[in-house]
Amino acid sequence: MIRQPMNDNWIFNRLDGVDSEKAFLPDQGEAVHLPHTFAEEGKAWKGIGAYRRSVQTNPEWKTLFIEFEAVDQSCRVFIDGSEIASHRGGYSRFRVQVPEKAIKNGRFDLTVLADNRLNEHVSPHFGDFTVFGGIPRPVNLLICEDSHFDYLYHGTDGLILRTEVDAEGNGILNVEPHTVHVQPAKLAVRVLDEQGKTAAFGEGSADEEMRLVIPQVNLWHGRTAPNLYTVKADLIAEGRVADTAALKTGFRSIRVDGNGFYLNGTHVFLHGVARHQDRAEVYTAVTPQMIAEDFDLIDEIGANAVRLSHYQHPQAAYDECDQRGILCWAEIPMLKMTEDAALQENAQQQLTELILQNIHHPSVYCWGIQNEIAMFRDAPFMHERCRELNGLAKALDPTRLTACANLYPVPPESKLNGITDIVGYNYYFGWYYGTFADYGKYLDAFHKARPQVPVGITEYGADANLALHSSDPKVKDYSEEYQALYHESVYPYLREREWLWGSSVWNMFDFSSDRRDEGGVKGINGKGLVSYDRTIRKDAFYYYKAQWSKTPFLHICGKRYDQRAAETISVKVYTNCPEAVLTVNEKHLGCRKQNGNGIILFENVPLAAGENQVTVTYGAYSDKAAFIRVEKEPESYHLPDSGGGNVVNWFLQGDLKDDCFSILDSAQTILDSPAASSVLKEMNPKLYAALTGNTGIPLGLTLKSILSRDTKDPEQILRINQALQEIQKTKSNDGRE
Ligand code: GCB
Repeated sequence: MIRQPMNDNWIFNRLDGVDSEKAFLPDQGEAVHLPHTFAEEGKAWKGIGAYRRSVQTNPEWKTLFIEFEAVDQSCRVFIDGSEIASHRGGYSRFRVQVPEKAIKNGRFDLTVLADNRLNEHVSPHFGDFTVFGGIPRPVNLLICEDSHFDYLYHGTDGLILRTEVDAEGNGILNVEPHTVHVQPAKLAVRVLDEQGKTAAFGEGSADEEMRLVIPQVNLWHGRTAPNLYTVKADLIAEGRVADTAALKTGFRSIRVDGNGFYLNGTHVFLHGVARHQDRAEVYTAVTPQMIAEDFDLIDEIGANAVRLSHYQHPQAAYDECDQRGILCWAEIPMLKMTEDAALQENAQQQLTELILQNIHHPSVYCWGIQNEIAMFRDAPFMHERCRELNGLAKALDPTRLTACANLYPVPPESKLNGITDIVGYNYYFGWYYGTFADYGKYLDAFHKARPQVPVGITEYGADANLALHSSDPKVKDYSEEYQALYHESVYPYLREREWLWGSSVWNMFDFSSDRRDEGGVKGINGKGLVSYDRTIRKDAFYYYKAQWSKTPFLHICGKRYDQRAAETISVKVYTNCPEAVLTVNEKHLGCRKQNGNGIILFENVPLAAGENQVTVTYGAYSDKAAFIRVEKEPESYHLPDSGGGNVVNWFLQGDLKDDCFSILDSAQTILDSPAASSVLKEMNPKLYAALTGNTGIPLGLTLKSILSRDTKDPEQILRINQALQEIQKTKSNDGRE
């Protein structure tokens, strides 16, 4: 097969309706180069976009496919005006076959209608990230002989590789070929090690599975030894090699139990970050070079795991994980599960594509089947559907783990926690609700209730706007300092619980979410440790670098908070060095040791009028900052008080009776209790009617977050909370299954 890129010379038009003629008009529209999204002047656009180009063929070509790495979100493909294929799901690879007539003509017109309008039958149709639309990944022509690998087999290369390690340390490779050929054909498979030496070889029928053994295989062992092998398969038909497929793979064992995660038998705490694919200016149309840059940052911070959320990422991302030894959680975009049968069918299709297209990647440790579906309700039909998805994943890939990520109010006993091999919780205590100490409380309660269920934290984080600063950071002030304080305070609760399989910061990078307008920024979720354009590492980035990286460094926090109206300040340093010496304006102010938490705090550091040069050093390592003493800190450091949310958040800090209801309970929990729901009915009848009237409000959200959107009156929110706090929870009214 010859792969020929087809990213140039496209004409793009935004259509007014599905069958608009504009789609097929010659040469009118915007000239674009792929990858490309619908985004216009920094804003997402929803609709149908038509991409059109002419394709030259050689009439001698036998078989021709068009390969789409992804089209966002649904698409229809036309050749010379006739529809030849369609695809639903914006993140997986698919291919279409070009009819013989079009090949013989020497050229054809190709039109792709991409559609990113809300579609209840295609996931995601809800989520905290922008569906940008377009053709955000490359398009190629695949030129093949009559006999070839089956490139239509769920978007794979027709070569499904499953690897295992036996008790003697031999690698077992199972090769499942999918081929198209007229006469009997053979398959010759060679496994090459990293030096290019043959580690195993086998020949067999092109229609049968083959099992190869690699004696004493070099294990893929995470960051310390990401050993890979190349599997090269020749399809031999009519006495010659008609097609070749080559994939990299690796051999490792993974296992998990109530005490954590094991890679090749060694206990590993998966300390990592989550990643969304998009970035400033290009949005989802990221190149392999940009993906490599993202992974350079993930490498620098020292993460050993990444959650590639909330959909299938480009192949380059899984390749980076393989090569760098970063264990990877892969998932489908199932964020809102409804009873719609077509939606479930689509989830099955996306899960099949995710698994079969990525099964050879040794870095992938699990297939995620859902994220926070209980935000809407935790209903029996969901358990049934999750079981179906779990069963499908197990049938396609019996050796991989399956996984789900749950919203915090999902109780340990929920059936959602008994379906997949591992469970993750998305906890935002100390940000959307609760206090830092709740991490310990909730995790311990889960472990006590279900000690056998492997549990980890799939998300935790806080937003930071790089323009906002405070020396007394508070929840929801969106300051860089609160984000840093949040992570310093939360991570120890996670890390000290060795029985967790791991944790994943939400998020490594700021990302686009068109539904958001908060913290002084529109359209961005600011929980990243790195800015949307990847140029700024926030202070919290260095907190984790101090925990995870072995490369010595020192980082002075608050560099963007450089104007200070104080005689003395605290200088906080994140470092993995054992100690640091502080110098201010060339005056040596002493040496401090760190106590293993990656933080050194120099308190009461005097500031002279004007600019102060601050340096910290440890041997050859150092960092510098300048702080300017001013009369008054700039107003721009603080959000104008929005009145509602902040007041309520500050009031609630640490002040709640746990055994009573509060606005931090989910709406579902409140509705399930006759006493609590009658408080709501009386105090806010309109909202009560909306919540009980099946209006689609996510009932898994806390009452606080729903109330904060519904009313700008913080007093009323606090009054409802006071009334709820008078109602004791009992076993029968705490809303659990
Ligand atoms: C979550 C979601 C994620 C959001 C995140 C947030 O629980 O899974 O998609 O982006 O919270 O920032 O609120």
